[in-house]
Amino acid sequence: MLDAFSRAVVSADASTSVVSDIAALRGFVAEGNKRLDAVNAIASNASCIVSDAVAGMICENQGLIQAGGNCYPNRRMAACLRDGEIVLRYITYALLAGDASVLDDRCLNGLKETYAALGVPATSTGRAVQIMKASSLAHINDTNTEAQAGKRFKQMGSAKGDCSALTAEAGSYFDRVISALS
Ligand SMILES: CCC1=C(C)/C(=C/C2=NC(=C\c3[nH]c(/C=C4\NC(=O)[C@H](C)[C@H]4CC)c(C)c3CCC(=O)O)/C(CCC(=O)O)=C2C)NC1=O
Repeated sequence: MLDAFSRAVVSADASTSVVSDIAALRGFVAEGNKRLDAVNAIASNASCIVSDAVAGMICENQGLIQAGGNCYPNRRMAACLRDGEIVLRYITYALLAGDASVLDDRCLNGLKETYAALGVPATSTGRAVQIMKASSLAHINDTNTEAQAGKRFKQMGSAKGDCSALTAEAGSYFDRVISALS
C-alpha cells in the first residue's frame, strides 16, 4: 500500500532519480487539515450514506428484494449493506492516504470476479456506489439539504474554502470502484 509520500519515492526510484515533485507534496501537507475534514465528513456519516444508497438502489429496482433477487433473503441484504460499508471504508482510506493503492489492492482486487461468481448484479452495485458518491461529496461540501435528509439532516460545519480539488479526488475513488466492477 502506498500514500502520496511513498508513491513519490517509488516513482523516483523507478526512474533512478531523486524525489522531484516536492511542490505536490508540499501542497498535500498544506491542505492536510482539509483532507482530514473530508475524510471525517464521510466517516462520521458512513452508516447513513450506505443505508441511503442501498435503499435508493432497491427503490429503483425492487426485484432485488424479491425471491431470486440478490438482496433476498435477509442474509443477502445484510451482505450487501456490509459490502457498501467495506467499499466506503476503503474509499476513506484512499482519500486519507492521497493514493488509490489501498483501495485497489485490498478491496477491488478480484471483487468483480467474486461478484460475478455470486451473481451480484454489476449495474445495481454501480448504482449504489454512484449514490454513495453523490451523498459523500455533498457531506464533504456541506451541500446536503434538509429537504433531502429530513429528520436525519446533519451538516459538518467545517470552515468553508475551496474544496474542488479534494472533491474531484474523492469522486475519482468512487469512479474507480464503478469502473473496476463494470
Ligand atoms: C476485502 C474487502 C471485501 C469485500 C469487498 C468483500 C465482498 C464480498 N461480498 C460478498 C457477498 C455478497 N455481496 C452482496 C452485495 C450486493 N448484492 C446486491 O444485490 C447489491 C447490488 C450488492 C450491495 C450493494 C451480496 C448480496 C452478497 C452475498 C451473495 C450470496 O451469498 O449469494 C462476498 C462473499 C462472501 C460473503 O458473503 O461474505 C465477498 C467476499 N469481502 C471482503 O472481505
